[in-house]
Amino acid sequence: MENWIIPQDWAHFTPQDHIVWDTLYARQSALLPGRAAAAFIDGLERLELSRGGIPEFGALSERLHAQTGWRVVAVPGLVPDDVFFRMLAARIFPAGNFIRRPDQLDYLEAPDVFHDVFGHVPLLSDPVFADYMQAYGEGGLRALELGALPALARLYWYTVEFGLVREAGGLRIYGAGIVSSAGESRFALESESPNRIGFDLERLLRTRYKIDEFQAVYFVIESFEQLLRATLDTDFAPLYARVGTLAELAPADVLASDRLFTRGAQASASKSLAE
Ligand code: HBI
Ligand code: FE
Repeated sequence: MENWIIPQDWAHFTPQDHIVWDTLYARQSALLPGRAAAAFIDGLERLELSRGGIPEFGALSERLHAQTGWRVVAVPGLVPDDVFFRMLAARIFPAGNFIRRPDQLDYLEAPDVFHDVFGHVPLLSDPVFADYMQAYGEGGLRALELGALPALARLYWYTVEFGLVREAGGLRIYGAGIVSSAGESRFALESESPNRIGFDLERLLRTRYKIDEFQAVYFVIESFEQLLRATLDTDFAPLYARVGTLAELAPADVLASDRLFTRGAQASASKSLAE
């Protein structure tokens, strides 16, 4: 996996690139208190991500490594799945080495340094979530052997990218795809349209996801410990086999057995499927 890692060459970022980072950072840090999980806000502070400008990965990795043994490295873009999993299993997080243009503030197709570092890195400083991300990497390598990557990718999608967690004050965001998006930071918690369903691993693995619009469903965990336990305590081979025998679910589907925090406006009533 080393040959996918490139020097960040922090000096290559232009003043405009740093302004884009600062603009996105200011917008999200105004939105997220009260919306993001406490561990995310703590992570921003612990890693001193509020210093301004695109972080230099060497210094950032020193701070992060001291917390949980994780490091951040630069990669040109998406890396092959096996490389990605091997990196996570080694507590190495691959971050895009580019940042979106000023006219792309609200949407971009490939994860840039803001999505990867602002979205993903703060929670890598939380010990339990840091363990979960490494366990996910190890699980990904096993999923590749079992040909079960599409199922496992749903776990990443509905937790690491678009997960919600229940805290004393209510539902909070921890998914990187949400915290790095101004629109979805509001939508995920405040819109009536999506379903919000209690985390259930088998149910989640059956559920397709959408990649280019706000999610139609958000899964809610009680804690990062619950997520870590679900990953460590599950024998995924029989689970994958069982999920393979059950009907796939569309993102807006609702099951009678679902623990519904919110039944979304777009939940198709006729789709209240029995088991
Ligand atoms: N590569 N750099 C990078 N970042 C990702 O988030 C990433 C990836 N490769 C594959 C991937 N994510 C997803 O397919 C995972 O679900 C495996
Ligand atoms: Fe991501």
